[in-house]
Amino acid sequence: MGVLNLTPDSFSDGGRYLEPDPALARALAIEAEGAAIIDLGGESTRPGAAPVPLEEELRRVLPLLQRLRPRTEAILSVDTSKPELMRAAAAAGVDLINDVYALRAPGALEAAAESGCAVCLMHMQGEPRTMQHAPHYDDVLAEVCAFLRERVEACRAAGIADERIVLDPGFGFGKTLEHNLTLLRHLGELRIGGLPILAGLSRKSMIGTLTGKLSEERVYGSVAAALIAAQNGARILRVHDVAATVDALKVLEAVGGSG
Ligand code: YH5
Repeated sequence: MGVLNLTPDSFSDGGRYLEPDPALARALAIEAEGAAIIDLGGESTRPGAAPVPLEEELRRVLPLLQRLRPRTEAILSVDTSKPELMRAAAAAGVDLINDVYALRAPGALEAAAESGCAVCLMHMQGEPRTMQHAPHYDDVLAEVCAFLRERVEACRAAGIADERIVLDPGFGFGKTLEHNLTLLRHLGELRIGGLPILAGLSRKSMIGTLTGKLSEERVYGSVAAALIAAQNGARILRVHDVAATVDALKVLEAVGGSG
């Protein structure tokens, strides 16, 4: 899954894809580099970020989605928590709703269910504005697992079949470096009913902390983290550096280590 940020304040590529033509070109480049999924995001969810008004998020995502849909066979994903955008994106042909709030916003579960789209349910402790202030868990693995189980049950009750569900531990979302490392180490144990796991580690603070590098310079660390996630059972990797990650995965696959 290649990331396309349509926000002015994204940590790694903020403001680069606000104009329609560069955004479309980048989306097609993500596909050409070997991504199966393109994730379009109009709301910044990095630590400390403020919420984006609905109109603004619609304006950032929908026009691109409408131009992109007829030009690609890639799976298109929309990174949103807002039911209105879920509905509009589904009407524009999006395939996957990637929600860092795991469909907890009022109306989101119903909108996702009715869309017919697949959904990615992500764990987050707290909310983006404050989530990194003092993350705490007694047992991070058990608590993330329990949360995801509860959200899977909510999806099933709303009529979303297991075939449509992807799970995500939410690296960096209300987690210290140690919490993230524990989750990465034990990623395979998060399996709930055999549902596929998505891992998003690309360029995040944990990579910065481990390597001492700024966001743009976190490619090697991110590729290493993606490879470990794949080895530990992740089926989808959310990354900024698609070409580099695809090469690394080819090597892993040849050795037979990608599960
Ligand atoms: C994710 O893990 N993450 S947006 C901070 C950074 C760099 C990157 C400090 N959406 C995920 O990518 N969706 C985001 O540097 C996501 N899983 C899913 N499913 C945050 C992000 C980032 C934040």
